[in-house]
Amino acid sequence: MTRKLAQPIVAWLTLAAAVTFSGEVHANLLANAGFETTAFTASSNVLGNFVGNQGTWGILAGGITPATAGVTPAGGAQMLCMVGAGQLSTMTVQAVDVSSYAALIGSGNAQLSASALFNTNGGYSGANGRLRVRFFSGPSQTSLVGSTSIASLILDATPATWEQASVSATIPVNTTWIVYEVNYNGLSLAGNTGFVDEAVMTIGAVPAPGAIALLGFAGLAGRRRR
Ligand SMILES: [Ca+2]
Ligand SMILES: [Ca+2]
Repeated sequence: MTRKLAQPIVAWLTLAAAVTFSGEVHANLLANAGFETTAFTASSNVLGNFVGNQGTWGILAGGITPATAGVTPAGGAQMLCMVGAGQLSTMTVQAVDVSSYAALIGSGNAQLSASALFNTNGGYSGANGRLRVRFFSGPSQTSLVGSTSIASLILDATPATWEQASVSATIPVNTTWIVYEVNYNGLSLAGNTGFVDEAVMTIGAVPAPGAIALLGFAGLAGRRRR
């Protein structure tokens, strides 16, 4: 009888440890993440010079605006707006130096989490909003490494709802720069406006192998008792 009780307790303790771990709060690495400051540059400037434009949003076509077209910022008083302008992909990018995470990234245990909220003006559905994260081993586009992480949304016709896209990925070991990008398929906007707010990008440790091993051990121990 005592053995039957012990097993759920081990499982519960393991679960509690995992929850505590994932509850860690990591700093948002993006500057002006809520688009509350109206200064920005061209996307080509950011992509052509990570170092000189780090921490600044680079917008291909659009700007930063207060409430408009029936859309209220998800947070604060301002939000990003993008228009198609004949582009297949109308993007906004930010380059982030992650060399301060070199030890964690080099260990192969760095986990990237990114998200953003998307919305369009009313009466139009079908806007294709996307979140894309790319990894680089140096401060230029030619040093792309690993796989690109992409999340894609087809937005509703309601300006009252913000819809979230999110990605997570293990960061390639030689990464020193990350380019965070929100974009819309320009054609999918069909002359409408795509909005984004509350951009987030964080780096944390992937759940420790010890915790996973413990979970596996608890399961194995349970099986052996039967
Ligand atoms: Ca905002
Ligand atoms: Ca919406």
